[in-house]
Amino acid sequence: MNYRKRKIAVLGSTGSIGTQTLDVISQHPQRFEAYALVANNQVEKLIEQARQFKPEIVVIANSEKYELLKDALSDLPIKIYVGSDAIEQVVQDSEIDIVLTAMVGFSGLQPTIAAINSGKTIALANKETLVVAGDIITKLALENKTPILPVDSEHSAIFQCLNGEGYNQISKIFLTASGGPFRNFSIEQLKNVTREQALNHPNWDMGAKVTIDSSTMMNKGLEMIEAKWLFDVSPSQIEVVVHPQSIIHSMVQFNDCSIMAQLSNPDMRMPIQYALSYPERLSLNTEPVDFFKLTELSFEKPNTEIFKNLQLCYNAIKEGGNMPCILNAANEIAVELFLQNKIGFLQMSSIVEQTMLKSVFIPAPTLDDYKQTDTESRIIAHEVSKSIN
Ligand code: MN3
Repeated sequence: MNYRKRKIAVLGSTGSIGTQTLDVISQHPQRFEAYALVANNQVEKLIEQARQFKPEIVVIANSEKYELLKDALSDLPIKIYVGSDAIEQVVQDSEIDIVLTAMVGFSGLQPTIAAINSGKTIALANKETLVVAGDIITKLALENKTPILPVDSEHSAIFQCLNGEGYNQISKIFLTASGGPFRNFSIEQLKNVTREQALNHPNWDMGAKVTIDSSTMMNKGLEMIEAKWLFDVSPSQIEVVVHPQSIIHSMVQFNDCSIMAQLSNPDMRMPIQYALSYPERLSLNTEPVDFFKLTELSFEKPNTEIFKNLQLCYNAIKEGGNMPCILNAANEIAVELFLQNKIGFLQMSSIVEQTMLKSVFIPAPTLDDYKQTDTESRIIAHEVSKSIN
């Protein structure tokens, strides 16, 4: 059969999701083409990727790296751009079919909006986009008839469980969580957790931000908010289940109490590839589940007294408005400070909690309100961090 190649813009191509996306693309060169590569800062890696994949367009967000990039690729017919405005321009290129958004944090919002407005299919790896402005994004996607395909493994699992279900009502989503490296830690033990310990995730190999978020369970909280927007469910319909083996990636229960689950060994390339090839499934060189080698599949209730972030996220979606945006901004600062060894592990959720109390609540924010909230909450989070213990 002859297929038209899907042309893909990879936003955040040098990060963990970005490099795995390029791996998927390289496995199926007759199906996918890396049309545009966008990176924030890692210019050496971007140069290497550009030489290997020969995209039409390469963008670097950091202007200080532009000259280096331009010189290094001067022998190739690649268009090279710089800055965040360029990213917004590039995603609108009429040749692009799919925009894979794997930038970190709030920075993913604006390019995602530009891509939706120009009718691109979104392969969404940047969960913060929906956390911050889920109402605006889902409305825009509906107006532009743009599909948002989840790349997050849990949401991809839910999406796969919903295949063929049409208008059947979801009664519940079981969002599985590995529980991270500190699942059985006490508050006392968590106090002394170091940056290095937190960066060492037992099952998944991911970027620094999401790995820290996993260790604090903030990642699962953000995923609850992401699930609410992607699947139009209320917070009370989402149950977080700790499943340390990371084999079941999430489950959906219907009104007859039948439950669908998606299982596989943890490999991010699977949800990435499914988003790129949807609705088709392509072969993937990954290790299949061997049930006879699994010692057990176990399930636990998360401890929200120790991992306060889950409760904070739940509160944020229930309050709505700009509260999830406040939470996200405070968390981005908290993770940054923790990675710089400036605060302890438990102080991360304290910063988020305090910032949520001190920021101005807006019940029905506009896009500009969200941008302002993001800026102000970051300032408040920094202030809070100085007095917190
Ligand atoms: Mn996930």
